Amino acid sequence: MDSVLSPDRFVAPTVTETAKIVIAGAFGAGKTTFVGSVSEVPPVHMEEAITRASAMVDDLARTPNKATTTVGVDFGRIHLGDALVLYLFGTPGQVRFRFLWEELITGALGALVLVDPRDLDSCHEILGLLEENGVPYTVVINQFDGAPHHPLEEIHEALALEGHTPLTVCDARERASCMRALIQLTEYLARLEP
Ligand SMILES: Nc1nc2c(ncn2[C@@H]2O[C@H](COP(=O)(O)OP(=O)(O)O)[C@@H](O)[C@H]2O)c(=O)[nH]1
Ligand SMILES: [Mg+2]
Repeated sequence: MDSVLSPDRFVAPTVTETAKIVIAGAFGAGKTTFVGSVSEVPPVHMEEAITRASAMVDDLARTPNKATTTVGVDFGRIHLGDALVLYLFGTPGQVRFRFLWEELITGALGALVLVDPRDLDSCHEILGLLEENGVPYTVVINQFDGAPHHPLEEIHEALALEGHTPLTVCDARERASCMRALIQLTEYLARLEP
């Protein structure tokens, strides 16, 4: 275990830009896993054991092993190159935490929306929220084991994404694939900058 004071916990002196990035997605889409895979600091999870009450409300059918649910945010940090640091904020998936959601997207440069390919429709509300608030986003299919492989063009159409909105696939458990998705998002955001 490295110490909390080890140098890699600090932002490099070469960093000139920081950006707040939101990791969004429905309940169980893989947000907590994604932030845990890429963060270079131990990710902060605000989780609470799922109570009987919330287990009746949340859809646990597809993730029966999921014993906790994020009620607050997941927080992580990642250097991209020498000059840029991303601060990652994973949003709560459930609509009943919408007040937290709106707080979280304030000041965000952009959002990465994780989508479970077994439930494409679950992200519509989130895409709508981001659009209402003018937060640019990319969409990333979290390819769960055994989930259907839809062609990306079909998903792009099914989600009614704008032509320029990037869409890609990741495995939220694999750092390299999550990094590729984050790089795609930052490149997209850089192209949008005036
Ligand atoms: N097979 C597989 N399981 C995943 C993947 N991403 C997340 N999971 C599992 O799916 C469940 C939900 O993931 P979690 O990150 O908690 O979702 P969140 O609600 O969006 O934060 C957890 O049990 C994860 O271990 C993935 O890419 N592949
Ligand atoms: Mg979570």
